[in-house]
Amino acid sequence: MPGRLVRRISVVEGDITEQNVDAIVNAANRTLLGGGGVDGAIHRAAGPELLDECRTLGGCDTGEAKITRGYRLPARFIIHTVGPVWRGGQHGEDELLASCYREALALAESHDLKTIAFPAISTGAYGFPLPRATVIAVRTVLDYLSRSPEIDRVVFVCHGDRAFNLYHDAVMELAPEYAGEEPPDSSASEEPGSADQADDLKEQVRAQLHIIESVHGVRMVNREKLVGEISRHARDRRSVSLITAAINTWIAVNGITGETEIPGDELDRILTRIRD
Ligand code: AR6
Repeated sequence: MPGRLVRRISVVEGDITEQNVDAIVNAANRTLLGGGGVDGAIHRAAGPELLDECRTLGGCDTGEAKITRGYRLPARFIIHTVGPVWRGGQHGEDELLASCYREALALAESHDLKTIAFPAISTGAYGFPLPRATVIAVRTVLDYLSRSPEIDRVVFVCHGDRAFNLYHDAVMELAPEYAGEEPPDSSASEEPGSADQADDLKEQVRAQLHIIESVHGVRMVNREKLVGEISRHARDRRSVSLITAAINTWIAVNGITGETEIPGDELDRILTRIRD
């Protein structure tokens, strides 16, 4: 369903301990007895009862996950997972990292939890390169959500600008694959101006605008009007991408959040630039 999936994902900059969700995920170590980074922040914010419960769990293997209560956190539960230590990328690190996300989501689902916030697992003390980890995180979560309707929302909590931009770009790039946005089969009929092609472009515009709304926390009050205008002017899927990328840049540069209306003169400027 175009656009639906991406509305279940948010990218925010902030502190994982402050997230108001059913469960936050802890980037823990195999002992589950606390540490620095996210782990330290979670134990400090949750209070000493968390350590008491963790002592009963018998540790956790890399790539797996265990659940505890959230104690003094706004989140009701904490899902502790152990990411891989980066050893150059040839030691199964990618698959183990993907497993952390899958196992955490499966555990949330089995406890009927609907909203879950993730930090960038393994990218701090464990040294996993952030750009590579981001793509794995986003792809694994999109994969999971596309197969399971049970989780309502996943929040990626980014520590700093760089992480935010990487997550934002990864969602923009990968989500269309899960929204029926693959390039159409070249053997399929693609006559310019055919009704099928027009519908297809409209769907692409709608999906791209949803992605922009989701990653920036924006609601475009004139979205359907924009869908109409953009798909009337765009010649093909490439021009849709260029136009929506320009809208995305305009929103990012102007720091827009919440309800917004893309001004008509701004849209005209973008459409003229793409046409020329
Ligand atoms: N909220 C969100 N993200 C954060 C926060 C926060 N409060 N603090 C740091 N980050 P790390 P790891 C980011 O080291 O690499 C612990 O000692 C940070 O910028 O917490 O999986 C455990 O006990 C980084 O991008 O986790 C383990 O021994 C990301 O969170 C070991 O570290 C993860 O950094 C686990 O290492």
